[in-house]
Amino acid sequence: MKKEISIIGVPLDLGQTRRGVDMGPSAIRYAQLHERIENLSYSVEDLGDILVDRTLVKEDHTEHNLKNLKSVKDTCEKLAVEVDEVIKSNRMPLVLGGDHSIAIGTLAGVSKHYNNLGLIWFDAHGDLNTAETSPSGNIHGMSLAVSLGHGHDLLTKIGGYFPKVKPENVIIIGARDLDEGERAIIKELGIKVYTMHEVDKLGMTKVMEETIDHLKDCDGVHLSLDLDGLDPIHVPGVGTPVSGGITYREGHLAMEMLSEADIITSIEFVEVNPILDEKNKTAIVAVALIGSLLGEKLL
Ligand code: 5AB
Ligand code: MN
Ligand code: MN
Ligand code: MN
Repeated sequence: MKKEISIIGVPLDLGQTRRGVDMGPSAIRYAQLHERIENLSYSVEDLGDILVDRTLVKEDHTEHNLKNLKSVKDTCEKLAVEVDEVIKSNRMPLVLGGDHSIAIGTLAGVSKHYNNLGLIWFDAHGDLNTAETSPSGNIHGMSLAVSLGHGHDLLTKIGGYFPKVKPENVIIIGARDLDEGERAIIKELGIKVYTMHEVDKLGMTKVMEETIDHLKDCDGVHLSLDLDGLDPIHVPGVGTPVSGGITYREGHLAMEMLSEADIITSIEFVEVNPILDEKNKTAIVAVALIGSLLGEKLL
């Protein structure tokens, strides 16, 4: 893993409708992210937050079933430029959300640097909707579809190229809430999904062994971790909690195995909502997971 890390905060909450997730980057910083990473002897720089222009929010629902399209697109464009610059300067981006729509921007900045990017999507959800299939119109439920090249042109073409990732290089882990249209696209594109059923049945060790093996020919792997992939008992501060998720220890084991395999080249943690949280518990879990991912060990 690269020993130089650049933190980028993205205080965007317009990819969904529960306010508060824009405070995620602050909450994660407050949980001592910087210190934690520095103690693992990384060199850390914090680039601060991407500016989110909220003056556009009024023009909001103009596009059919794509809430705040313009604001989400603008923020993702800015994020893509910043992520691109971080990678160009030979550092590893660590992006803090914000809601999961920001993955559109992160991947637009990351993917151009790789010929065969792998993507681990750790989530209770598939985020594989389009405006045609989405029950909510919330773009945070569409970001994986967009990155695969499915969705509104304004989103799929951010960065000037698409798709950002090939379906055979995507692995979803922790799924337990999929919409009808998402099931269809999973089948159509043949996306590998470890639902909670597989996590229970195989155990996290096997799930991660298979994941790491599946991505062995990739020249980079992006980890996009939606905190709601974990069970809400451990992470109450998420906007779309679903029971029956990954346990605290399973989450850590997954991160530890990724650390040992040394395959992750960019990182994003999203959907921490301090307004819904209890004493910053969710941000604290996020920082602990990042610690494991970056090689923290007890002995
Ligand atoms: B998240 C739902 N599938 O599209 C939709 O938290 C939920 O980034 C999306 O995974 C959840 O609105 C998006 C019902
Ligand atoms: Mn998500
Ligand atoms: Mn989710
Ligand atoms: Mn959510």
